[in-house]
Amino acid sequence: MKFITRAACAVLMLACALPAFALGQKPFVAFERTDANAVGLLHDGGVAKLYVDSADHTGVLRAAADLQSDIKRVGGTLPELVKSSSAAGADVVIIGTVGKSALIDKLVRSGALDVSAIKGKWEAWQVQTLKNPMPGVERALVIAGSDKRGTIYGIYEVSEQIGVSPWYWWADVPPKQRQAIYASAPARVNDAPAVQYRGIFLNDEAPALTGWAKQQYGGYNHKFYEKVFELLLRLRGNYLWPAMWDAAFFDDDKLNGVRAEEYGVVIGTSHHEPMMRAHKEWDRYGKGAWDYSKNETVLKDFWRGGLRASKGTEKIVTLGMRGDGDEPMSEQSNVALLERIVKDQREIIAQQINPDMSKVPQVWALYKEVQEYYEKGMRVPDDVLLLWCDDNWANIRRLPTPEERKRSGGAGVYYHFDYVGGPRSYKWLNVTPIPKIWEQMRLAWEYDAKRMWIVNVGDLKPMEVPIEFFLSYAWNPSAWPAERLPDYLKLWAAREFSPEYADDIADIVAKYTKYNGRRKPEQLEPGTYSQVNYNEAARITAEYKDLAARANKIDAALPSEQRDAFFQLVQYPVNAGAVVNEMYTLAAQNQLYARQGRAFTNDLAERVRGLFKQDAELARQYMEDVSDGKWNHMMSQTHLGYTYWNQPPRNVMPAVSELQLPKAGDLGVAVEGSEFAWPGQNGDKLTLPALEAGNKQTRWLEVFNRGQLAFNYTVTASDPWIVLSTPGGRVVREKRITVDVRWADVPPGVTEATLTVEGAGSKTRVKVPLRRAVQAASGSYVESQGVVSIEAEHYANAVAKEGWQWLRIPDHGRTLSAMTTLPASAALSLPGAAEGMRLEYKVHLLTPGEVTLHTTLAPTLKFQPGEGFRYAVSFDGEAPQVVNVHADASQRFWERAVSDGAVVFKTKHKLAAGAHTLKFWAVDPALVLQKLVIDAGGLKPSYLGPQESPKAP
Ligand code: REL
Repeated sequence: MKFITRAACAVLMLACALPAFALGQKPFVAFERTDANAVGLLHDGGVAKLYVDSADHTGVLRAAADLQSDIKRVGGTLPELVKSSSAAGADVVIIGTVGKSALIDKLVRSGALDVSAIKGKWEAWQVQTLKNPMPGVERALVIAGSDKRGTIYGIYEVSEQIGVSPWYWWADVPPKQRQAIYASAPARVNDAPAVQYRGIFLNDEAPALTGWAKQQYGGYNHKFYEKVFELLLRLRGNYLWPAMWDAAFFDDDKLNGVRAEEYGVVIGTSHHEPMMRAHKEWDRYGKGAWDYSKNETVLKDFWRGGLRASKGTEKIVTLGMRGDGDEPMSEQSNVALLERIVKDQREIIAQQINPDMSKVPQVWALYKEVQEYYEKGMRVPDDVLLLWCDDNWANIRRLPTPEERKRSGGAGVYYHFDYVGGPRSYKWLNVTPIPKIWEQMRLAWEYDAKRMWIVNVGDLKPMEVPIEFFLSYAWNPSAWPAERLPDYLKLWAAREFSPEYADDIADIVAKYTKYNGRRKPEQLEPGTYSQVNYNEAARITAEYKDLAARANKIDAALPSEQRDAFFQLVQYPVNAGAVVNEMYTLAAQNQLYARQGRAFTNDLAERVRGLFKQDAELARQYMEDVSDGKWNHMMSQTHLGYTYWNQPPRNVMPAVSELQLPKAGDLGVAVEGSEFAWPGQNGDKLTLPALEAGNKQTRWLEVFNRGQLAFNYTVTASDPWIVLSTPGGRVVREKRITVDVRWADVPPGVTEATLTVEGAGSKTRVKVPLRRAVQAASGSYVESQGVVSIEAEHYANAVAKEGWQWLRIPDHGRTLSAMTTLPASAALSLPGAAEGMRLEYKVHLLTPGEVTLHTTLAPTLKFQPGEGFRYAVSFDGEAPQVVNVHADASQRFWERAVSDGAVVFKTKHKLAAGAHTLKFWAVDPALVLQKLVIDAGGLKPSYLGPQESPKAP
């Protein structure tokens, strides 16, 4: 074994035991001395001085002051920030930009510091410990940047590693308190972003963010934006589209642009606000029509004003034009007119900023109908960045073709975590799971749309988690391959709270987002999940409630100073989501019970009312109790009772029914999987779903009261081998009785048993069908209740072509996970060839005849020109059936796809009973398979489909 010193060993152990504080970065900070050369930032009562050259960028000087405060936040002592071109001391921190800081340049010249890894790069940083780097300095932690933001990111890397979360202010994450802070030696870490512009769009920002900003700062002024800029930079972002519903960044406060420049944030205006002019400014100053064909002179003047007002602020100028207020232009407007508009806008830019257009970053957003203009032939000069967009529902509509990738202006993606528009606005909670963001943005990366990634984040809160992931992923997509995704939230949770609860918190956050992602809360309705089939509504409600209970338990165990942050980041969204899901489920149950005449109907109505109040109470806590009311207004977004795409003016409780009940107890009986009950329509035909040998599932029936007074009941089985959980007892409201069978005792040939239910002077019968054991090949999924349901990742065999692979995306989609192909950027082959890419699933069918295969895919859009993306399916040696997932281009199809968060395609196949191999063939790349369900005649309506079928041992 190679000899390692005790100190090196300690560093290694530390590196292994501690989470990487900066998500995905190599840790270089320790909280005890690890070696003699470690730089003591805080130790033995002393604190290292921070040195920065006063000639460095204002943004660097400002961020250095943040580090100064961050050290105090963690260690209680404010270090001195010395603005000088020389440094001295036993332990010092030297901060600066290559070519701009005499301090850094001196170190480079003397050979003490090698910056070749970052020099000349965009936004690169390097953090390094040095011994005796210059006369009078024994040990130094050097933070060097290749440019202004590079240095700033290096500074914030140190802040994060010493224990200050980027969210210390925006989510009140308390800095971890430390007695000592060391930068381990020899440490040398450097990094640079993969995506050049990484930003957020504050949008749809009323009532929540606007109400809050007004109360806190008096509006969207520089005080507000300073907080946003700092957060963005701490998250390694660099680009912002400011709030615009009732705000105009450069017009509202002249200091907004000044501060952006000082902080180092690049400003743009949103996709439909050309030439640095906010939409609101046209309301304020525009004269005449927002129509270039009629009002060219005024519009040009208006745009000149935009460039004048933003002078001195680093910016990316939006080109083009849409109709007034984010509407499509009129019918008459055409490609030629738009091309002329862009040409004229560029002339203004050339006159006012730089005649060399390649020096002025410009963006043309291909949003909604603008993309159609592009497809019809509209073009802008090559140096303009083409910003491709998603469908507002986190599915990218288009990515550059190989030809388009040659453009000098490059490409980017505009993405959404929040949207106002059809089929229904979603602007309340975080509904975009990390695996979904990953799957789509990885495509952007692979297809070279990486000059700009910008995401609509609504009110900013409560999108903390997806915002950070989006920006982390934009910084370095290769740091986060699919298999590392589960680690991301664990690292995040360890940083925000503690490693002790990290696994649990990560799981809670992943799951609540997944639950919100499969149906956005705004789209939930009492009937979304099936009340009777596959135990769906009850199961989903129970799962969500269980998450909330876990979150509440962690909350009780957390140190009190972490609880405000925990409420904002975890507890509120989980509880609010659980409450809303349960409310809709119980409202549907209330309706069903009313039809069945159950006395419990009235209790359910009461519970729905309680949950409706609880929803309001949770929002109140967020706004009034947490962090002493700091987040007032922030949870004022309505989210219950949508009737069309736009938000309801007030939250509306779902309708509930109440029954007038007779005094006397009155027997009713219901069975699993049926909406009918006895007495009542079809109530005399009560039959349980079959009990299946080899499938551990039990069945249930419910004995319920249709009156007020309790009564006694008995359930008697026709045969002694039927096992009942509670064959007799007293019913106040209802009793669920599980039904099982002792298979060993069932005589041959018997296929049914009967239960007799008696109570309150009445009596009825329930049939119990039995299905005998099935001899199926080991590992095959066996038909149950007339279906075979399989999760995509449970294939028996994956066949990949040379140079390709099948990739599991953990936790992607509505149920377990998903499978896709890598790489995503080249055409595969048609199926049939022996080497065709496919996944094979072993199934065992009991019902011969025609089956319908339901294939669930992610709603991937046709992001490349052509006829549409295809997959194929076949059983055994059957000729594969090719399905074009984009064949239906209707609005209706898309609305359903984004509402369901998935698309289900059906194919028909004729099969004999027995063993089969189901093959899913990849034909075109980038499709994402989630689930396969074979309907052999038993499929019942539900939202997510049946749970996975039993697998033969
Ligand atoms: O989400 C979007 O990109 C658009 O709907 C918004 O940008 C839009 O401008 C809206 O806020 C209205 O002004």
